[in-house]
Formats: sequence, C-alpha cells, structure tokens
Amino acid sequence: DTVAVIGLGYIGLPTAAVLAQAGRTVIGVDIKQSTVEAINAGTVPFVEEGLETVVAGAVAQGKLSAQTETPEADVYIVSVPTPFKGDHDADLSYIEAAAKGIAPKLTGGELVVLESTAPPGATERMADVILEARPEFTKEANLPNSLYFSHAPERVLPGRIMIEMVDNDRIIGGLTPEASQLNRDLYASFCKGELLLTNARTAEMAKLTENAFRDVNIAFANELSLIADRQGIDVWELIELANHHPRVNILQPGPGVGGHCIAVDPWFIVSADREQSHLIRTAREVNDAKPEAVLQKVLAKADKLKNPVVAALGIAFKADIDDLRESPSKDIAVALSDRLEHGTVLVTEPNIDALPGEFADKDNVELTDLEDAIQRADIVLLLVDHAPFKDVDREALREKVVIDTKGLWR
Ligand code: SAJ
Repeated sequence: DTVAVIGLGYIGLPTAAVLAQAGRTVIGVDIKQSTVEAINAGTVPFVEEGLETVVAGAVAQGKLSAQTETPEADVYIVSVPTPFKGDHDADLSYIEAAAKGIAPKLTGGELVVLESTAPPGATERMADVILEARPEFTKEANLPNSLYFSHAPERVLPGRIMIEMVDNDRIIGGLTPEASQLNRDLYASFCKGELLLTNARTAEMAKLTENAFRDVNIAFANELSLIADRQGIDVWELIELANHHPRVNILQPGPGVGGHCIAVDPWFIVSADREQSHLIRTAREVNDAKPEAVLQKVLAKADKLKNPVVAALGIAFKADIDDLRESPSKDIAVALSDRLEHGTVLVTEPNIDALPGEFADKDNVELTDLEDAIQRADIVLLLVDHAPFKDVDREALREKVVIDTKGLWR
C-alpha cells in the first residue's frame, strides 16, 4: 500500500512519518524543493519535539521519501494550507491544486483524504475537482470506477504533535460510508484513539467547532481581563476562584490569540453563515482587539518616562515553541517599536537566534537575552509564558514597571 501525503508542513510531515513508522510506504509531496531535500536527508525543516527521530528512521528504512511531483499511490492524504481570501473566506485554491495534481494519477479504487481544516463542503469540492478532470470515475461506492473521498481533520496541538497524532480520537467523515470505513482502516494503523465515523460536512464543521469553542472561551477570559483591570481585580485570581465551581472552566487571558488555527478557523464558520454567527464573530473581534489594549497599557506607562526602555519577553505565538507566525506578541513588539516616540524595545525570545523580517527596518529594537533585557528595562512586558521566564529573579523586577499579560509572575 503506497500512501502519498500532499503538503509536508506541521501536519503532513508528522502524518507521513507515523504512517511510515506503521509500515506503509509513504511518499511525501511538497512544492518546496528545500523541504523535499531536508526530508530525504532525514531532517525536519521546523521544530517539533520527537518528529526528527521518526523521520530519520523512516527515511533510513526506505519507508519515507519526498518529491515535488504527485506520484501514483493507493491513498492520497491532502494536508495543504487553507488561508483566507476576501473578508475571511476560506481560500481553497491549495486544496484544488492538490486535487488537480492527484487526478491524472488515478486508476480507480483510490482513497483521497482531506486533512486540511476547511469549511463545510470542502471535501465535496475537492471530489468535484477530481471528477471534473476524470469524468470516467464516480464517488459512488463499490463500482469498478469508484473513488473514495473522506475528511479526517487533524486535531494535534503544536508542541505535542507526535503524542497527540497517536493518542487523540479522530473524527472521520466520508462522502460515503464506504469511504469512511477505508479511511478508518488506514488511520487505525497508527491511531490509538477512538475513530469516530460521520459524514464529511459534519466532520468539517466539528473541527471548526472545536477551535471556535476554544476561541470563544479565551475571548471570555480576555474580556474579563479588561473589566477586572478597571475594577482593580486580579483576573487570574478571579478565574481561579470561579473555576472552583464544578461546572465552570474558564481559559486564561493573554495578549491575544495567535497561531494558524484558533485565530483562523472560527472565521470559516462565520463565512459559512454570516447571518447566524454573532457570538463566534464577536469572540474573534474581542481576541483580535486584545493586542491593542496591551499596547495602550504599555504606551501609557512609557509616556511618563523620558527615554523608556521596554523589555518585550517572548514573541512566539505561545509558550515553548519557535513559531512566530500569526503571533500577537510579535505584533505588539513591532507596534511598540513604531509607536514609542523615544526609547528602545529589547526583545527576548529564547527559541530564536535572529529577529524575523518584520523588525528589519526598526532601529530602536534589539534582540537580547533575558537577564540583559530585564536589567536594562524600565518597563518589563511579559508576553509569552515560556518556561525560562518563570524563574526570573523577582528582586530584579522590584524597581521596574511590570506588565504581565500571562499572569506568570503573580
Ligand atoms: N491561548 C490563550 N489562553 C488560553 C489558551 C490559549 O490566550 O487559555 C492562546 C495561546 O497563547 C495561543 C492561542 O491561544 O496564542 C492558540 O493556542 P492553543 O494552544 O489554544 O492552540 P493551537 O492553535 O496551538 O492548537 C489548536 C488546538 N485546538 C484546540 O485545542 C481545540 C489543536 O488541538 C488543534 O489541532 C489546532 O488548534 C489546529 O491545528 O487546529
């Protein structure tokens, strides 16, 4: 059984690796030559705990290889990005391009799984693109010219992908029950969690629902943090106390919501039904407004100083990862540099060696280590709860203005 995995990012590569580890012959496909070369050399182009060992082992055993062309295979797994287009609509062009690459390789009987997070109807759309190119096939099951289409949304948490890929329950939604079953048999080879079968539209919506649930809950915490601030109440104590109630479980406030999932997926629900999505849209707006509120707080303090030095601790999108994409903390640091009339921004990010491109033209920003940043700062702005920040010597903070957006130093 050959499996082709199209798109070797944070989801595709770990999926390819665990399938190869489970004994399948896996061919990974990516448009990026550098990604293909890295994998064929047994290395991984991004940081994810435990991934490189599995990739290196699978490549050495000849079970995993990568290339830029879509090969012939028995199963195709599509794990390409679904960015925005227009007013937060899902751009399905990467999925359509993957489908167009698969279509000419099909001989009948293949299973095509969509793993990318996508709005209701996307799996159907992927199937239609393939069937338009190959009208001799059908999505009806059990015929000599059948093709099988299914959605198996990924649900793994960056930083814990290798564990969650195996342990998490999976939702599997085929366009037909037969497609669901084929998909289940394949995923049973590496997934120890429960495999829950449904239809494709429900599977699509379930994935979006999980992330929207988390977004709404974080928005609740972020709104509380603004209210508590003005009421002179410690929001973390407040939430901790409320969470002692057996039926209350509030998440944590922070500088905003980042990453490519929670800050994106709820919009696909809004875009599917703008008329009915009030709460989900508002939650997105509340979370998106949080970085500006943090910024205002810092600027109000900085305004009182002549040449303020602000230490921005952490610019990753969450704790203990090196991922800076869609990071509210990074956006705050960039905006601070733009809006501080005088003064300096000292950035500390233990998981990177150089500042990303957004800082290229900023001459009032410096990347430095934790100790130096705190020592030189007037204002210490904690943006990410990275492990090394927990043990900061509280004495060193005593003379400083401290703005702790994560409640790490309470
Ligand atoms: N955050 C808070 N307060 C919290 C929890 C998180 O402000 O109490 C912030 C984080 O700092 C970060 C953002 O939310 O900026 C998102 O972080 P996250 O850890 O909640 O989630 P992601 O984006 O890393 O991964 C999520 C997960 N979804 C759920 O937990 C429902 C993961 O399981 C999904 O697979 C992933 O999205 C995805 O790919 O969709």
